[in-house]
Amino acid sequence: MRMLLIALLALGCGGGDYAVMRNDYPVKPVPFTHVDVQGGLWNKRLEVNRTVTIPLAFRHCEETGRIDNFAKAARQMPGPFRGLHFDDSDVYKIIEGACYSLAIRGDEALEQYLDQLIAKIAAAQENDGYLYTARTVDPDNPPEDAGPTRWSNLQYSHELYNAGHLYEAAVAHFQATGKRTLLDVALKNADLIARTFGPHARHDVPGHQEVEIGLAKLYQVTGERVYLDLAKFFLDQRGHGERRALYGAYAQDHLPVAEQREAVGHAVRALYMYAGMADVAALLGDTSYVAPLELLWQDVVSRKLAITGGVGARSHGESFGEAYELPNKEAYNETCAAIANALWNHRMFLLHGDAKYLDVMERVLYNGFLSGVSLAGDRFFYPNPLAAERGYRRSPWFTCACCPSNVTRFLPSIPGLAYAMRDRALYVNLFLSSAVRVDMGQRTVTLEQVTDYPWDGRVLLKVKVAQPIAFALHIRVPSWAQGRPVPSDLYRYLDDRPSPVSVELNGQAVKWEMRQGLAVIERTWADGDIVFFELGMPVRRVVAHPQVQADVGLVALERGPIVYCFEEVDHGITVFSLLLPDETDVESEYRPEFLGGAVVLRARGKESGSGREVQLTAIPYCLWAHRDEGSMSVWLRRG
Ligand code: FUB
Ligand code: ZN
Repeated sequence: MRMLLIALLALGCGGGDYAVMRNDYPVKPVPFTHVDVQGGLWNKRLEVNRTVTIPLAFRHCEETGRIDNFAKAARQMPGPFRGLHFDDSDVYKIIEGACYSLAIRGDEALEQYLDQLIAKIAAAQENDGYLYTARTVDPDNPPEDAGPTRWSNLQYSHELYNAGHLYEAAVAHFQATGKRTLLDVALKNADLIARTFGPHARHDVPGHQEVEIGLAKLYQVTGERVYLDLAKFFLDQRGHGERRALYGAYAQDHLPVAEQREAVGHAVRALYMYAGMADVAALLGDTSYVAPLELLWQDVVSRKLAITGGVGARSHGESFGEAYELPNKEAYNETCAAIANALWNHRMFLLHGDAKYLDVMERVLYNGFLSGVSLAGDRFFYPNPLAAERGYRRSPWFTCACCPSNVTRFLPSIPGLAYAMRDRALYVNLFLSSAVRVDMGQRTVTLEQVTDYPWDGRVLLKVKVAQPIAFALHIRVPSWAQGRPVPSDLYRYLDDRPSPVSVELNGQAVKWEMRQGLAVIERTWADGDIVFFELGMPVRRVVAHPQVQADVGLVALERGPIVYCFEEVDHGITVFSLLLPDETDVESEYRPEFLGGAVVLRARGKESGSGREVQLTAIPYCLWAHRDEGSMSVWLRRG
C-alpha cells in the first residue's frame, strides 16, 4: 500500500480520490512548484539563496566536519565526532533548502552533490534504522548531551529533533527529484522510532519538538497513519508525568498540550510544537487542539510579539518572556523562532481560512525573518534585537548554526505561502510578482501577478483560462491597510484610519465583499480578465500597548508591511539621542540604488538635550547593518 501511494503521489495524483478519503487542512497551499516568482524582492532573495547561501552553507558543513561525521559513522573515514550533537540537523535543513531550490530551477551539479551526500547519510544509518552520527561514530564515547545510550537523554539529545529535520529533507528531496534515496532512509528511521515509542512502548518525548512536523510530512507523502499517530502520541505525552519525569515549561512539558494557554519556554520548541499540533489537528481531524491553539496564538499576538514579528524575547533559555516583556536592545528574537512563527501562522491560516494569521506571517517575513540574512546571503543574525549599540553585526556562520541552515530552507519555501485553494476559491495571500497555476476541478487556471510590493501597494492580477470558469478570488487586505498593525491591541497606529483599498475589474469598479480579512470577488472569469487591486501605503506611526515598559513614550514607523529603523550612519550621532515629534511629517521615497532598492523615510527630528533639529532617515529594519557600523533603533522617543 505504501509503495502504491508513493507511486501515485510521485505521479502527481495526490489530489485525486485518495485525497478525499482522508482529513486534511480545509485550505490547501498551492505548492511552491506551481508558483513561478518573476521579479521583485523575493526573486532576488531566492536567487541569492540558491547561488550563494546554499553553496556556502554546504561548504561550512564540510569545513566544520558536519559532513565528515556521516562518513565517520559509516566507517568510511576514521576520526572522532566533531561539533554539536545536533549538527546532523543542519545538513538536513540545507538539503531541504537545496531541494526546494532544485524544484524551482534544475541544477545538475547540485543534484549530483545531493546524491553523493545522501549516499553518505544512508551509509551512516545503522542496520535497524537508527541515525545519529553523534553516537554512531563512537558509541562508547558519545558527547555528553547525547546520553550514554540510545534515547537515554531525550530531553537534551536531539535524536528526535534531528529525525524530524531528516524527514522534512527526505520529503523535499522526493518531491523535487522523484528519488526515494533519502525517503527510504527517513522511513527506515521513522519505522524504528514507531517501534520504539508509542502506547505499548516507550513514553518519552523529544526535548526539542520537530519530529512531529516531520512525521506529519511523512504521513502526507506515504498515507501511512502510523506516522501521524506517532506525532500525536509525542504531543499527547507532554505534560503527563505518570510514567516519566517531566522536562518542565522550558520544553513545554509542564502541562498536557491541550491545557496549555500561555506561550512559555524555548520559543523554537514551542512554535514547532504548535505547528505540529496544527498538522495533527488538520490531518487527523482532531478538534481537541483547535481551541488551545487559538488561545496560544492570542497569547503570542497580544502579549509576546515584537513589532517585527520576532518572538522569544529572552536570551536566557532562548525563551518567551512574561506578558508584555518585549525589550528592545536585549530582545533575542532568534531567526529560527521567526521562521517557526511564520510556519505556525501559515498552518493556522490553512486551518481556519482567516487572514489574521497571514498578517502575522507577513510581518515576520518582511521584518523579523528577513533581517536574519544579509542582502548578499553570506552573513546571518541569530538574535534580531530591535535596538543595538555599535558593533552588532551579522556573522558568516555560528558554532550552533541552526539559523543559517533554517534560512536556506525557509526562503525557497516562501513562494509556497503565497497562494492557497479551497474548493472553488483561490487565495492570494502574499503580493509578489509571479505566475501561479492551479487545478480547479478539471480545468487549469493561471493567475499572473505583477507588483512592486512591498514598496508599492498596487497589484495587477491577470486571469488566464481556456474557457470561462466560476470561482471566488480571495485577495488579502492586510491588517496594516485596515488600520491595525497586528490582530490584537499590542500595537496601534496613532492614525488608525484604514488605508484606501480599491478593487477594479477590467477598468471598472467591481462588487467585492470582505470575508475573514480577504476581498472576495465571485464571478465567472474569462481569459484575460484583469483585477487591479490597490492598497494605500501611508507612513504610519506605531505605539505599543502601555504595558510594554520598554516602549513607553516611544514611536516606530511603518509603511505597508515594512517596519523601519534608524541607523547612526545616517545621523552622525547615536540614534538613542534622536527624537521624532508627533507633529512632523514623514516623507517616503523609493530609492532604486539604496541596498538593492527600497523605500526610505525622512522626517525632521531633534536631538535630545540640545533640541537641535536633525534630519531623520529611517530604513527598512530588515536592511540594517549593511553599511558603516553604529547604533540602531526601531523605536524613537516621541519628543
Ligand atoms: O537546539 C536546536 C536549535 O539550536 C534550537 O532550535 C535553537 O534555538 C538553538 O538552540
Ligand atoms: Zn536558530
